[in-house]
Amino acid sequence: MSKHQASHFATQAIHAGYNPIQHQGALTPPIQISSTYAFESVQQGGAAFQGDNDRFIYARLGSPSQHILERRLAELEKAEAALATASGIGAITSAIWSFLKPGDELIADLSLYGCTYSFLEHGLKQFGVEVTYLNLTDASTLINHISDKTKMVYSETPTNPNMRLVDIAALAEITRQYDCKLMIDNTYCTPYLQNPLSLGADLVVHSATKYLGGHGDLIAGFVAGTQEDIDHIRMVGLKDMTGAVISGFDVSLLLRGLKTLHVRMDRHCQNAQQVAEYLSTSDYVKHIFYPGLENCSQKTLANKQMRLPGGMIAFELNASREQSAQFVNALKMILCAVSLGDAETLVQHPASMTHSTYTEEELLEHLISPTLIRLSVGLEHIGDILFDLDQAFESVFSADRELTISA
Ligand code: 7XF
Repeated sequence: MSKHQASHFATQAIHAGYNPIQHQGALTPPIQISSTYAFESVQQGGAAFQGDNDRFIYARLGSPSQHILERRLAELEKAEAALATASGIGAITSAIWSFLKPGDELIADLSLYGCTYSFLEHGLKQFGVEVTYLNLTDASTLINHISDKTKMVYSETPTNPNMRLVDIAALAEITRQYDCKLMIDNTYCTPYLQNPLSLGADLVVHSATKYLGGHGDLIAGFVAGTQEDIDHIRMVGLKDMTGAVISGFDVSLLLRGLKTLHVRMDRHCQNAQQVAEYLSTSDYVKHIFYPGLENCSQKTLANKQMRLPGGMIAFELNASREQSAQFVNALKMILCAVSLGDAETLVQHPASMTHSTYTEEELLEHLISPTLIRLSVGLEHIGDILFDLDQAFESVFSADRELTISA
């Protein structure tokens, strides 16, 4: 560990796990592209394979710069250890494959990122793992269902795309009575806003593609937990099953992104709060899902487990599915794109895009309204974001009003 033992998030995001003085003064760790690592002898190589020394062996198991990144991520997530991966899905699948076997049950919340759902539904189930979806926003549903065969409970909070929150501490209190791991996808919050492990979760996963990278120029993920669990995921789920190894270049981009995470998140949250308040005054908006709003039904829970309400907003218009899509198309500065957590404000229509693999029935079952719009509020000037939303409402709904009048 470096001489910087500071405990503040901002300082850790910049310093944890690395002291330039021990690396010839280089402020930035190198981009490591070596696929293999040389030994002085067979004996030394053999000892490394037995885990008897700290040497690197082969890049599928890690590299020196990746190790720095993992130390930093572990510090930020208040974990013993972390494992960086090639994508968020790489982290999720490596972790799940490591702990579940045929006959086990995984319980997931009703609302999940589309490809996580596809993995559970079209991947994991095919290999004999039972998958059950429950409304985990009410922890009592878990009490009523969990049994000895439940080996994992999985949830995002807030959920993608509809911003539901689960009470991490309440779920942990239940799973801890069983031989069952609670795994939380903390992508929407980042470790700056929420630390699931401190609330009792066993594992936390992230898509680092989002706020952690922060600039829309990398795909990566990570999982954090106890040293024992992370070693197991590295040596089983990652090494032998998914092979979802992060590239040296992405390690470097991610270390760079992390240095400004706290500054960017403060501004994302500040802008999102203003956008949510603006939307709540609009006649065209039916529901807004943002935990920073006073009338949000989950505000108390948000205050309990999140430091700030985040940069993501979901809302439904007083309109048809077609008009919701028209509204997205009418935005000019705000870009129609999936992904989130970038400097650019991004908007998307989940039923047509991130969750388009769901049938109409599945959308209903998983509480994703076909008219829902998802906004990842960026770092542009707030006046320009609000202006764009305003002109899009005008262009869709004033045309509609004229149509109604002339009809
Ligand atoms: O493998 P990825 O780095 O893309 O991360 C997968 C993932 C995991 N958890 C959450 C909560 C996510 O949102 C994602 C990726 N979501 C993007 C989105 O919702 O726009 C992916 C674009 S299809």
